[in-house]
Amino acid sequence: MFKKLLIANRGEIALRVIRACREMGIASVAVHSTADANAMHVRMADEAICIGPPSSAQSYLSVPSIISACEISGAEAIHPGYGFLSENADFVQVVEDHGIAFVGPSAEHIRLMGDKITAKDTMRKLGVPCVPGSDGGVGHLQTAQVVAEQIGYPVIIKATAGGGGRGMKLAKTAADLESAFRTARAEAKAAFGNDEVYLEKYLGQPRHIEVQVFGDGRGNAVHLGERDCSLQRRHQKVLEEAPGPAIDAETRARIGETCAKAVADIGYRGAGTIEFLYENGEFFFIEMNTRLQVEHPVTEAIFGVDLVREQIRVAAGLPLSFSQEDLQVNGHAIEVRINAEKLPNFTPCPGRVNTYHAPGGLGVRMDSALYSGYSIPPYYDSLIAKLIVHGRDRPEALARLHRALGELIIDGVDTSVPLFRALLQEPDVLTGDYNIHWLEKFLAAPAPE
Ligand code: MV4
Repeated sequence: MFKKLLIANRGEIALRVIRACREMGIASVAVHSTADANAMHVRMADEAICIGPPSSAQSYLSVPSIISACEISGAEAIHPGYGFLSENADFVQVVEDHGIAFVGPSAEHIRLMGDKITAKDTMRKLGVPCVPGSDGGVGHLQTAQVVAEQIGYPVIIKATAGGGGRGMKLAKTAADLESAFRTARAEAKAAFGNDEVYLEKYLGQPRHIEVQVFGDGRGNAVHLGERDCSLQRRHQKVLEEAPGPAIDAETRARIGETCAKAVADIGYRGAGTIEFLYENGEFFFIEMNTRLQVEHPVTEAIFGVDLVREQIRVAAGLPLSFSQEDLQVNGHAIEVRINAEKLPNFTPCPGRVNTYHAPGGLGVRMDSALYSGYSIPPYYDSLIAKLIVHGRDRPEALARLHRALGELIIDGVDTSVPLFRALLQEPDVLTGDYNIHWLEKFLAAPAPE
């Protein structure tokens, strides 16, 4: 096992990785920008190295700075967390070329899934159900028209270099196609330097269901069920839960086994998430994320496993510490993402947190790098805490969420907590009856008296 590991990230996810290291007897190295000199991850790690000025481009995204910090500290491995360099295949290649272990998949697997056309083609060949659409890229309007007539309108045009909602255009009817196609290509070219696009049937009312998979890099893989992440605003998840309220045990086993087999077949190493749209009882693959996700704690809660520990184990060449038969769903978990944002417009709200008090008790986990007196810098993501609750069933988890939000104190900055209080009053949220459009509709509706 590694003796020392560097965390190329900040905030709550850096703490998450440091905690796993400590339990495994691995020394942790934090890196930080000058804006983060007083951050909790710097205090909590065994060592800390300043890697640059506040801007992410010159610090948490600076490959030479991070590699240098790793060499100076003598760390043998790098955990990228999520965001920043976590899905950057070129970074992973540099890490490996320096003889450093990357806690994550190979550069090849990251590259494969980063190109959305290749990802979809790979998954289709592995037997994973995909959204009906073009066979690969569409380079000409005439081809787009033929494909769209075949699959039927509405259609969605997506950039192969996009993902996560970036670079998509909807064509409701044939009359919209030319403009949508040209705009999609132009925007893809501008945003990604790659104008390749593909076409899909547009699904009107799906849920976003994602399956957690884990491979050992030697052809063995397991699944850890699904998460329902349909409650989103502008492609930012707001609340996630596991298991999915619409997914039964048989459905979970069926899609889970399909996903586990697919990643086993490609020799995938580490944690991965296979994203689906789920509509009328059918799964349609859209993308695969080759990183640990923000919402991984809900999966950890219901399966009772430490996903970061497993990531580090397989990166060190050890086998997974559990088999598929060991993995049984236990209860229900819900995560809410607490952002330093001012409602109703979700305007970022950095600044000093005068008082911070985390909720606790049975079934409550708070992942946060906050402390009383901390100043949230304006340079980074507005996520400041994740509140995860676990209960024997969904009603118990919801009651626990309500109770935990009542205990939480974050004083000094505005947060998204009032939104969660409002959501807990909504019958559709209480029954789990929502889809990917529910939250935007809820937020657009006039506020009740
Ligand atoms: C779609 C879709 C409908 N039909 N693809 C948005 C994020 C990206 N990962 C895929 N996205 C979508 N792809 C087809 N064929 C609707 C969305 C979508 C969405 C998906 C998941 C969660 C929230 C969403 C919000 C708007 C649109």
